[in-house]
Amino acid sequence: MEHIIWNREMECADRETKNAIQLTRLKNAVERCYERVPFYRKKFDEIGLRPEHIRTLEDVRHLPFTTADDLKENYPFGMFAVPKKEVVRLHGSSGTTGKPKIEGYTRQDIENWAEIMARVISAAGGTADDIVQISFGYGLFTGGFGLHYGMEKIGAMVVPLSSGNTDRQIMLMQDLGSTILISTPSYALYLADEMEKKGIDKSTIKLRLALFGGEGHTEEMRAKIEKQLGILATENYGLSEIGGPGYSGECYLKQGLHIAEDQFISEIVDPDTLEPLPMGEKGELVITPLVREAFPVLRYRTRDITWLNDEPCRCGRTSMRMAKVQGRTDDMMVIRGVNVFPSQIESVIMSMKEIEPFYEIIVTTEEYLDRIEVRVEFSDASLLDDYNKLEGLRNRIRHNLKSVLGIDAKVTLVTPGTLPRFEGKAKRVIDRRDHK
Ligand code: DLL
Repeated sequence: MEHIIWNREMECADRETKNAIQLTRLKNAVERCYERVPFYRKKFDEIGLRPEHIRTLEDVRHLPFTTADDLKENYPFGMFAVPKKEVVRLHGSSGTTGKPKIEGYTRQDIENWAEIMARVISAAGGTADDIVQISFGYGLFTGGFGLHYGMEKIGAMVVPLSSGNTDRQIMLMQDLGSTILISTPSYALYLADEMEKKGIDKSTIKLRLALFGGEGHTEEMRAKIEKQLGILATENYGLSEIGGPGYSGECYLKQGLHIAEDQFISEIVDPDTLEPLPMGEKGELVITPLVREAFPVLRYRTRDITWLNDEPCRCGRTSMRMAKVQGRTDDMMVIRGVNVFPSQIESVIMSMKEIEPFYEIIVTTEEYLDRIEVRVEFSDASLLDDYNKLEGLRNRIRHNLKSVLGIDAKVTLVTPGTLPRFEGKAKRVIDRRDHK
């Protein structure tokens, strides 16, 4: 398989060159924010900072942070840096409750977005010969359009199916011979499961590659999907507040997500003290987009936990890489004093053959104590007739969860096919605690 480096000049540049590009662009971005966004001018003035104080890349740490709350308070257009008539597109967070976070793009922003998407896609192994089924929603969510532009840019044939209608997705995948699938990992899992249920032979589909994003997944889940569909699955990451996907993506070697360093400065900070952490240490990812015209945020706190790696990759790219997101600072549950991440539970579930990869986590308060319940489907429907076997399985799951989480979880086994399936991002944690 031929592997294309879309923009060799940027993706393989040496550190000195990249630093020079970043510094020039950072100064511009800071000036732009100060001059055009009253929110930033006020923040700068409060701490006595002026754009000319930013002289080196390290000075980025003097800039104020931006949070999701800042975006909410300035909803919908308060943080735009261009007049509305220069904005050609709005996108926003995929949140289903409350107001979305709205951000905008100028024509140049869309062009810059397509460029970094083309890099992510090429790094994963996508080429002009591919037929690409985009099963991300097209809408305010940035996933559908982002991947769409990148695919068109590299010259692939795009099938903009959007999400949902799984039967039709499978039919078109067979009829058109789609070679790449774009979706959330949860949707790919659902799709693979449906195909298996329908007894569809892998040889009737031509899929070879998937680009997953929009949510995390464990390595165990990736391996399962890759095996079920007979494909290579890579992962890419981004968030609407910084323009959507395109910020980072894995190459075919799957050794961390390559970051578009000419368009973004990345930092890792301690989520409690907000102090920057050294390269390689785990903490909250903070991103400063460098070239965004319509919506130029500074030091955006993503809430996503990861770490960075500055070593060049065997694929030839020198770009800084981020590790797979470990979780969000806000999806860590503290159960009776113990930190629990949903991904730990997913790992246990994926490692057991007797249960399906679909699960739900329910957190409640009972008599002032937090309790966690894991609902999972058993695979073999005939177990229903054998109470002892079912109970044995339930105890094994409980035991495995306890050894990973360090706390006792209630395990409820349900019949195959009864837990919710997801067409977009999964919502697997239901938190019913009085305090959260
Ligand atoms: O999910 C942007 C995107 C679309 C990225 C398609 C990749 C592909 P939002 O809806 O604003 O934007 O949600 C952003 O989703 O802060 C992460 O918590 C999570 N997320 C996105 N990609 C990944 C990933 C898009 N690969 C939020 N791994 C982010 C883990 C991810 N979490």
